[in-house]
Amino acid sequence: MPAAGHRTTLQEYVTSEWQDKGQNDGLAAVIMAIADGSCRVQQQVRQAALADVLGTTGEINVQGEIVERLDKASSDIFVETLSQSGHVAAIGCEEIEKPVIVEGDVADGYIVLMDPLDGSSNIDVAVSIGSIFGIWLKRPGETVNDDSLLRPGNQQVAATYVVYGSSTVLVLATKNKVSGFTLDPESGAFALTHPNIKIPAECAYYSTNEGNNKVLDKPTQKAITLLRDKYSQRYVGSLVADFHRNLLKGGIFAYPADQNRKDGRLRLMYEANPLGFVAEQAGGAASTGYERIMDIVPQQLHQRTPLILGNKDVVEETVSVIKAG
Ligand code: AHM
Ligand code: MG
Repeated sequence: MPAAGHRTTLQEYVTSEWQDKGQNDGLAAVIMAIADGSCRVQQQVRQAALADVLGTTGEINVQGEIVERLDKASSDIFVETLSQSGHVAAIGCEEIEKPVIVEGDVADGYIVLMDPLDGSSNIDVAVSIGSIFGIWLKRPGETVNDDSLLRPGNQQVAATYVVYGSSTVLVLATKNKVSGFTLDPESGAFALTHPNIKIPAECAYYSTNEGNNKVLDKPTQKAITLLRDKYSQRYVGSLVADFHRNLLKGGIFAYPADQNRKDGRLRLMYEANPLGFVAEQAGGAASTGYERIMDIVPQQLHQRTPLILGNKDVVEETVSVIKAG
């Protein structure tokens, strides 16, 4: 029996949730691989300039964006921990053009799609950033190939993200259950601090890049004006941090399509699907403005999508204003 005052660790949580019941050994290993990787990433994030890890690599990634050195380091770390977990069949990564197919494919292999370091523009300025993961179970008997990664969000078995903020917090979502864990820097373990997270019914905040207002279409401008009239604005510019605040405090995040970004800015497979899954399991919603994010059948690994994410009622109201035209 755990000592009084003992907080359940992430390892104990996944063991009691799944392994003790003889279920999902593989998923527990995948989650712990993400936790181990995020401990290494957060060390680099916290050391920042001291460890000479800031600045760019000089490369442009498949998204056409400048690669920060910490983007590359995080991608390498998670590819390593996930590949070595023994339960990951393939990895899709925002920073890597083609899927990483893991050798020694196992029967209960998982497919992980990740944004290894979200909030690139905030890396060098000590503002919260994070890592995002969507997790699918490969189909029975399937030999994975590049197309195996093109699965809709509604088939995710779990999603998780880590925020490297004033503390390091890992949020894990499985069907109808979202739990948050805080990294204890002394022990190096994640401890359960936010059991059974539900988005508060009341919406406190809206998060959007107001600088894009002039390039929105009229219905979307109208929807954003309604949000502005009702709620306080909070926008960090790291989706994972903006979403985490809105999940705990109640809020809506919107990065709609606009004249310059006809398909939106954010990535379906690495950002919208995992955070949409977390939102739905916590009682929230995720939409493009026209359809549920989870129902999109992906055509390309790196495809972009408009994203409206957060409190269910407010997402639905926003979508209805956009759809009304
Ligand atoms: P990244 O994955 O390369 O960091 O880009 C995604 C980020 C999101 O975290 C954030 O919501 C958005 O880009 C901010 O974009 P903008 O600077 O246009 O507001
Ligand atoms: Mg990102």
